Amino acid sequence: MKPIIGNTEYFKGIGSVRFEGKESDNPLAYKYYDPKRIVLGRTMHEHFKFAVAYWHTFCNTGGDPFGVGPKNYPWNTAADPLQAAKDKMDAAFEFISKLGLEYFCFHDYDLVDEAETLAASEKRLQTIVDYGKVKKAGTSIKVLWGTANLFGHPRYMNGAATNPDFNVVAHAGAQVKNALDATIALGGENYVFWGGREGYMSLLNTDMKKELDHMAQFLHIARDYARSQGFKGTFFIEPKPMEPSKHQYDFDAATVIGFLQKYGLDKDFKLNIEVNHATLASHTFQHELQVAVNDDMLGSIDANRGDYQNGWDTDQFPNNLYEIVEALLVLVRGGGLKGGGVNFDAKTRRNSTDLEDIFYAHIGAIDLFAKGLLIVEEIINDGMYEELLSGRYASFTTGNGAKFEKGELGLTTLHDLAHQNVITQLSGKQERIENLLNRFV
Ligand code: XLS
Ligand code: NI
Ligand code: NI
Repeated sequence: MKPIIGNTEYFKGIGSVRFEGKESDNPLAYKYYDPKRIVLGRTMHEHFKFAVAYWHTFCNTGGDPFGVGPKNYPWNTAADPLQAAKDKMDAAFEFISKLGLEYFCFHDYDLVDEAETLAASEKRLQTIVDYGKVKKAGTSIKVLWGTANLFGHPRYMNGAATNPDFNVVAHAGAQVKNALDATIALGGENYVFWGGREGYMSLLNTDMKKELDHMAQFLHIARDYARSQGFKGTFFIEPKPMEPSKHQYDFDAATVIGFLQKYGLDKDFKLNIEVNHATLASHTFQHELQVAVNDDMLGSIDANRGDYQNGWDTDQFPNNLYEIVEALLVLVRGGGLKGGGVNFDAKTRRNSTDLEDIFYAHIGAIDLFAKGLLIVEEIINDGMYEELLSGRYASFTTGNGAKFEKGELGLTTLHDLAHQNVITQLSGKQERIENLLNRFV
């Protein structure tokens, strides 16, 4: 793919990032990600559908509660918000195409700053979406998913769909309608709901049941609207237990699946699992993936990592090979992502201020996934992992175990069999399996 360069070239001196193999010492080349390489029956490109997160990469200037952002990106300088939005989109297309990627993800007000009134915001959004449609035409750049920012503006301080004030719920509805329209117009393949403020700061002032009913109602009408506009993609809920709310309703994968099933939303919705959200919920990433896989609900991934010492959502780029291998083992054995891809919901550190730093961050993370996948391929082809895992359940493949699985044995039969059976101790073999993984990592 040739780089897509607008009126200004933002990343001068950086050309197309290509696969050069692990012997290459070029920091701006892929060492493992070879998009056309076939791994376990599909190309690396098909396995992952890597996406760049608009907000972290093009909007975030590195501000934190202790200081303003030190990143002075050249596309963020125009005083006119629409010009700034166009510059940002030019930079985004250049960046994505130079990385050889195809996808990005966005919030409505990542594309262009929110205006003073809803009417003015709508107009701005439509203008930049039209600009995006023209830019996209004839390229392979696509939208993996769109979403609405229902957490940044002060109006959402008590929640969006779960706000106790109907007027705020309606405003959230307007924003979701516009964000859906934008996603559809840009050919978006999926749509995400992340409920940052759908939760509470104190249960004392919260009618939890009412709020959950409202959230479900909101998702129903959003789905109905999108379908009425011809949207064929999947809706994703992105679980997170807390931050910014003390407690978020979409706490973790199990909670969200229960919610979707209870409210009859499980046919249209799947999950977008984020690494750092899993760890905030005191789970591993692979645990959350497996919970989603169990119900055929694994739609997409927000790839990043937390910090082992700090508790919060640090959204760092992923770089831990051992962890990614464990996660990809779950993902690959579970049949892959249903509709979605791998969105880098990650930001460079505040003091990584060079333009090329966002290239290094993405290249490293993409190579990590590629290398992890190659290792998983070896583990799967070796066969011993599968053998050890299924071997633990061998007693269910024939005889009474198989009958139990089929529902043919009652409790009295278990009782009678227990009197005849002798239990032999079966080791969990954890260390053996860990060593096996390490053989390949
Ligand atoms: C925040 C979330 C957010 C969603 C999109 O923690 O990860 O970035 O992915 O709203
Ligand atoms: Ni997050
Ligand atoms: Ni996310």
